[in-house]
Amino acid sequence: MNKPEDEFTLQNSGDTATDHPTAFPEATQPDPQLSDALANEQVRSESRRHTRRAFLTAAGASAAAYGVYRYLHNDTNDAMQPPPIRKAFRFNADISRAVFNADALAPTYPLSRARDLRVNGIYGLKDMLEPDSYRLQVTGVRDAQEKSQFVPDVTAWEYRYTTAAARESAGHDTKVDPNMLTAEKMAPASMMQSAIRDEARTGRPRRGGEEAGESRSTLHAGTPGLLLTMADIRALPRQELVTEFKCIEGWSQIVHWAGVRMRDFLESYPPALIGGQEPRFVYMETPNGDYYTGYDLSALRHPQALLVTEMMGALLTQFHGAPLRLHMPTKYGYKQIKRIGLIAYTNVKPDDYWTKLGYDWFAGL
Ligand SMILES: Nc1nc2c(c(=O)[nH]1)N[C@H]1C(S)=C(S)[C@@H](COP(=O)(O)O)O[C@H]1N2
Ligand SMILES: [Mo]
Repeated sequence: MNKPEDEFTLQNSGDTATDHPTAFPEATQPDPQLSDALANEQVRSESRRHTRRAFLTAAGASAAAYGVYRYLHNDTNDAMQPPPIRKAFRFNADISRAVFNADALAPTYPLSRARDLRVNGIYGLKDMLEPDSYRLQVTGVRDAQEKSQFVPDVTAWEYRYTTAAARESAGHDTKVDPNMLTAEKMAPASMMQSAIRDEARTGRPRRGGEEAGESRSTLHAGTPGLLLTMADIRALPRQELVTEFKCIEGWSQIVHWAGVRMRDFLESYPPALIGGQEPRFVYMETPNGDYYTGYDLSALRHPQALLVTEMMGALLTQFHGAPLRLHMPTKYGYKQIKRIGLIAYTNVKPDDYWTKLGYDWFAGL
């Protein structure tokens, strides 16, 4: 018998490392046939719930409009964030949390409808990461010292970057001009100078070099934890999914993903209890700390939250977040962090790149 949360599953072999292609980043292994019939059935069974949801979304929208109206009459200003927008987002998010079941499944689609995803947003990805130098830092893990991947300071891990140009165009990216990607154009000389000074002082490269600045949730040197390899990730059961990816800028695409479920990861590397309880949040960031995101721990247990290793039947490319990114069909694209370097369990609500620039932290669909 299938567990209920497996209903949406296209393929969940439940097997180990051998199911995942291991070469990175060149191999492009086509995936086994997926069952369109199963996916179609899933879409049909979802459609009733979907209709109900559309109605509730309309209700939420008018309530949000009321929130904006109220703001215009009585709120104060706040540095860097456009307050009317932020207020409306927050109001909207409160409603969606109250009305929608956060565990509801997003619709899945037949594989034939999946298309290549455009590239959008390459913060934290501009330098080409050397695949061999990749490790996933994980902190706050229960009984971490007993695991073979334990190290006393995860921040001491050195990622290496090649100077070779990206093999991939920045595509439709609306935020970064691909012509700006050569080293001397990426940052003004003054910024490079201060980066070099920082590095000399702390022994670590400068972090948070993009518009939103450095994350308040980034780790202190000396933080113990695990350093996982991609082989550790691939040892978890393989999962495929065809879902819609939605960017808050107003476009969406149906995409074929493969990887491992976040909830399986959380079972293999569970958070340590804090005061007898699970921490409430999870923080993630790119290896260079330039892009970062925060989540409720419970949101990552959603059965469709995926740690993605492959898109459209091929391993992830640099600008799509190789070797590991997040997909959550229940959240907007800006929560789907590419090139995850750190997963940290925490009880402090984590910093988030786009929240700093005025977007809602919850980002629910
Ligand atoms: N590291 C990193 N992850 C990121 C971003 C980014 O700039 N850097 N942009 C986000 C946004 S806003 C979107 S819409 C998606 C785009 O993913 P794609 O380029 O694979 O389409 O990545 C998200 N994750
Ligand atoms: Mo986005």
